[in-house]
Amino acid sequence: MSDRSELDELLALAQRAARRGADALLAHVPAQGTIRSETKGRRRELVTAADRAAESAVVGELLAARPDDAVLAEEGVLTPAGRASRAARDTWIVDPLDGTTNYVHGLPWYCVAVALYRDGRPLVGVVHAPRLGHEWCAVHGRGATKDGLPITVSATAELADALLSTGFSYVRDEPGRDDNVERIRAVLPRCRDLRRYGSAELDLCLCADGTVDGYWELYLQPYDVAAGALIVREAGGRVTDLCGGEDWLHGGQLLATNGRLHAEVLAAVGGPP
Ligand code: LIP
Repeated sequence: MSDRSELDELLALAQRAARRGADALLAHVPAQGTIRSETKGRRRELVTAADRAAESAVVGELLAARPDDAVLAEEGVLTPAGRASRAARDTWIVDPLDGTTNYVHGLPWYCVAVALYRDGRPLVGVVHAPRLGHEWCAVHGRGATKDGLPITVSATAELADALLSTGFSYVRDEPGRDDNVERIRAVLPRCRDLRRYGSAELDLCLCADGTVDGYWELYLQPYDVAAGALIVREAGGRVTDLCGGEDWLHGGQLLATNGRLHAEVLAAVGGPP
């Protein structure tokens, strides 16, 4: 079991790394005009020089302090892309820019997400949103915070009173791909309203601090959810895959709620893609 001082050090390292990544993102925002981007495989999926600079800053900070740890980072700037760089007990899961499309279009809903998983279980999570000026954190067994203050999920008990959020995959034209529309059709008439913020990690943090009552999405990557899922759980919420199971980190399908609404929202939007 990790002692408190080790957990404090790991949280502080994750915060330093996330903030360095956020500084790199802000440094790449031009005074005028839009941010240059290029498509990454899919014509909608964007990547920018800022992504790479932020990932280099985050992963560089982490490995300078803990060179023997594994890293799973989206762009693979310093480590093999998309997979843990080595077998290790501790793996850092990093999204250097979650909300890329928002970032490119000058919208503030983007963040840097840094999570530490030990033996495959979430231990530390930090989500830093520089344009929003907020940082959400969690340590396993020690609760969740927003800007250093404790947070809890909402107390909303009725779906009719619930504000939900969701998102859409970049891939929308593959036959048989679930476009999420039927799930939206099933729940929208029954909830208060629906939002699409464009950053899974921020969606999860807004669920954790009670801003929204639930969030679901399909076709996500581990780095889209690794930090925020811990923050939701430590804030008293529930996180499952869309079948109500535990395969939400690598399975790509996730539902996070305040707990009270989980069964009802799962019944409305759940099921395999
Ligand atoms: C984004 C997710 C978001 C999803 C977008 C995109 P990115 O990640 O955070 O929830 O709806 O399609 O996948 O690409 O900004 O890192």
